[in-house]
Amino acid sequence: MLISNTREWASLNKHYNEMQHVQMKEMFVQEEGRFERFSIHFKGLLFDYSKNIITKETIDRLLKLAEAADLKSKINAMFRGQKINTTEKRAVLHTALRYPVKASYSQIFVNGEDIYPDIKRVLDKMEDFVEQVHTKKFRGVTGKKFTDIVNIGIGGSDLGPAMVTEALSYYKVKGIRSHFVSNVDGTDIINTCLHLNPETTLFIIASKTFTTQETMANANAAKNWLLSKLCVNDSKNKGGTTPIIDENLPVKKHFIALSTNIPAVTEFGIDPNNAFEFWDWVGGRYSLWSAIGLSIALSIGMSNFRDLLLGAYTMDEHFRNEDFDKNIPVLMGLLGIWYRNFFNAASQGVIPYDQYLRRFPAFLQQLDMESNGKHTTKDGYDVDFQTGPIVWGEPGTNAQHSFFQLIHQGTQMIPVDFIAFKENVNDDGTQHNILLSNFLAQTEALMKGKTAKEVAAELKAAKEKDAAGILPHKVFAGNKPTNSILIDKLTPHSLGMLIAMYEHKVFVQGALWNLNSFDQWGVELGKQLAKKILPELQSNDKISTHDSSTNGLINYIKNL
Ligand code: G6Q
Repeated sequence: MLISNTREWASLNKHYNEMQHVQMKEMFVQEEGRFERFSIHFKGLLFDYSKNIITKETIDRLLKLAEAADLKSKINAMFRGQKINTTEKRAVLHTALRYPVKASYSQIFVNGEDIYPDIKRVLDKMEDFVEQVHTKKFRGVTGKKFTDIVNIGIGGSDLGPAMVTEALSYYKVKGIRSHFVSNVDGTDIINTCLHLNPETTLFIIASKTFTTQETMANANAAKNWLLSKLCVNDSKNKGGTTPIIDENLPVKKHFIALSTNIPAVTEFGIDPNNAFEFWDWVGGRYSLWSAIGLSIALSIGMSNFRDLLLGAYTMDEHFRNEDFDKNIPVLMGLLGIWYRNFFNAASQGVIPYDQYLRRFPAFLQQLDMESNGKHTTKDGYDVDFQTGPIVWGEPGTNAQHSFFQLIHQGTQMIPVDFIAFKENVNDDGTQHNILLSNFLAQTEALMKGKTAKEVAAELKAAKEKDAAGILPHKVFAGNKPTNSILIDKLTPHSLGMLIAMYEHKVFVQGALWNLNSFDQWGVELGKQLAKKILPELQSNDKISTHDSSTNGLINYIKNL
């Protein structure tokens, strides 16, 4: 049965009719303690959801919907390692990757095998490798220490590590620069290599399958660049300090692989000792916690990487054990459903008031839209309700000077998450207070708006001659919902908590809509189609196998 056919859904529909015109600002006036009622403080993270169009009854009805969807057993099924990714017949166990070494250890079995010894083995191998690079024991083929790490990967093998490496760059170890190459557009790898010294550059090929077209093309380009610079038998050799004769050596010394496909890694020429393994129960967009996080660990050190895992584990435990009415990811997910399905809000904004989180919205786009951008339930039925929203955002305050206009005065409702840190790692407070005052002012303004009466008074005070003409343009309807997520300080631990919080929010929504949030057939289609067109582009023949538009475009590129 579709969730939309339940009594609980109908009851929310009815409740929506009562709530749709209720003004938040009036509720704030009438309800003492609204902030205390609708906010949760958990281990240095404050989740304030009081600026939403909700009453206690709204939350009660949403919690009943969660019960109707059997959310509790779905959460347990994920943590226990049941094969909840039904179309790929896989368990979903990124949470096992952040299980702390010292915690009382409960076994998780996948296909009859306890997975924890393998997780620990790879983590220890990562630790050992990071240590060797940082202490300069692991060096390039000409004996020089590594100064630049280039992660080559795309999608889940890029967005997570790239976002976290930038977000935690305050904690980075000295002497190591990180780069991320993802786009198959040659400009990406060429521009990156332009400023690198081949003798001191380490390439990390991050690919779960080790077959992804973009990643393999970039990996081969990197290999060719390295060989052309370091090997004497190549005409383009610019000569390193010690030219290398054996072509296999630079790849063995300068290439690392993160993958589930070790045979393909070996075939590429990478030393199996330099391959870091993960498993099919780690989804791409959930993989930064696995060996895919090696570029993060190299940038910030293994102890910080373990803190990141621990932060995520802290949120996992909250999500798994806390009652739903005090459970942050559960409430976030339910609020999202309230707006998506009952207010018909098509998109969700995310505005981090922190420059280090510049790439966080892009990361969330994949996490949310690839997980819940689906129209079929797990049982194969078409849904008759909306699923995942469009997720978008940019850092504040920059976003305020561009698209905030539409959020304030446009014609559609856009719920927005505002994220900020109480303490700024760089700033003594001077600019941080300006930043935080903007963070606070925006959610207040979005909630309150500005009435015609208030505008009229303002115009009068300013002695505006055309008050009547200007007045309607300065009115703000207000009543725009926001969540405020205020974290003590940006640390590996708090970032781990924040990311896991959103992962679980996405899980909650997928569980209620009864989707498989862990497959991505839409991505697979693109991978197949491009492979068919590539040989057609390379041939000299006029192409007529597609629709006239696609044929026309291919032939135009080929000047035929
Ligand atoms: C993520 C998706 C997708 C994937 C990339 C890269 O959940 O599966 O974004 O991460 O297509 O795949 P590989 O890691 O196999 O190269």
